[in-house]
Amino acid sequence: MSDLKSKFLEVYSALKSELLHDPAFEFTDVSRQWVERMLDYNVPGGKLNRGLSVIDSYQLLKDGKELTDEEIFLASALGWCIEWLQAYFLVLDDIMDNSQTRRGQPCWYRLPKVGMIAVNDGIVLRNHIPRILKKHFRGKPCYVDLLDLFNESFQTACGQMIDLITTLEGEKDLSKYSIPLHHRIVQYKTAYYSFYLPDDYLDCFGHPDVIGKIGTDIEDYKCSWLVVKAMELSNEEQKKLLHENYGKEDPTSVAKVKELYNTLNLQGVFEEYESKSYEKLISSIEAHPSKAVQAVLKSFLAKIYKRQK
Ligand code: DMA
Ligand code: MG
Ligand code: MG
Ligand code: MG
Repeated sequence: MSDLKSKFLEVYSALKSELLHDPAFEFTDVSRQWVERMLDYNVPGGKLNRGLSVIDSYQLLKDGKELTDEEIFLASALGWCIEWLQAYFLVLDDIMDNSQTRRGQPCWYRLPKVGMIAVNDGIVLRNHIPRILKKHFRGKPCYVDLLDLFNESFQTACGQMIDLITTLEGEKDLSKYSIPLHHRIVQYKTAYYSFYLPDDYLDCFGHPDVIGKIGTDIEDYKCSWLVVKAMELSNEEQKKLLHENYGKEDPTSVAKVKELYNTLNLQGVFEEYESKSYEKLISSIEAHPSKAVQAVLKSFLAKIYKRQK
């Protein structure tokens, strides 16, 4: 493990321990153990792309000047706030999407002793963020801006809402799904807290062992990039197949949809789209006046281009 990542994980333990001794609540052993288990299960097990990129970016913006221990700690704490936000969204997202697995293990709400307690656990995760900010950033000039920034989850919540209610329209008429509609959904549900790029492709073609989750977009009637492209490229007969099989739970229907995606060579269509988007992003990044900002954006792009998980 890289030095930076192990330092980052040490900060997780420090923040967790503070939260488990937050004087605003009188913990009992049982409630403290619940929160600890809930955090360990949901917060640190992902790729940590978002969290680590906060430290990376800070380093790049300081033009390579060595960071002090204090600066590394604070940048890591902020990185963890994003990971906490991500955990909050995912715990609730998996309930809403009726998903089975996440990060290579059963979704939190699928654990027999958890169930719908996961709804409140999501709310607890969300409320940990201002606790972390208050403890470490209160009194600093950036405090209000940080609070504001983490409140930008408003856009993400609206994105999640349209991701879900759009399926009601799709059930009535699949041809309502279009690229502009899909763009609007992913812009709001992912761009504001990370970046814009549909992970719909991985939902269908990613290997569950690698991406750590079993996709549910087809079953859930989601307005995904793949189904929109499939509708665009299908002849009448193929459209009929989609209308009959999209949004059904049973594995034969799902398999028929995936087979059509293959017939239409959607993997190839996606690769083409991905590399075109990459070229476009690189040229707009290179038009930015600051070399340091260019470096931040390029390092972020490198993390997600041609990713397998
Ligand atoms: C999830 O979108 C969005 C947020 C804000 C967590 P999604 O349901 O497509 O994500 P996943 O495919 O990982 O379940
Ligand atoms: Mg989901
Ligand atoms: Mg979802
Ligand atoms: Mg998805």
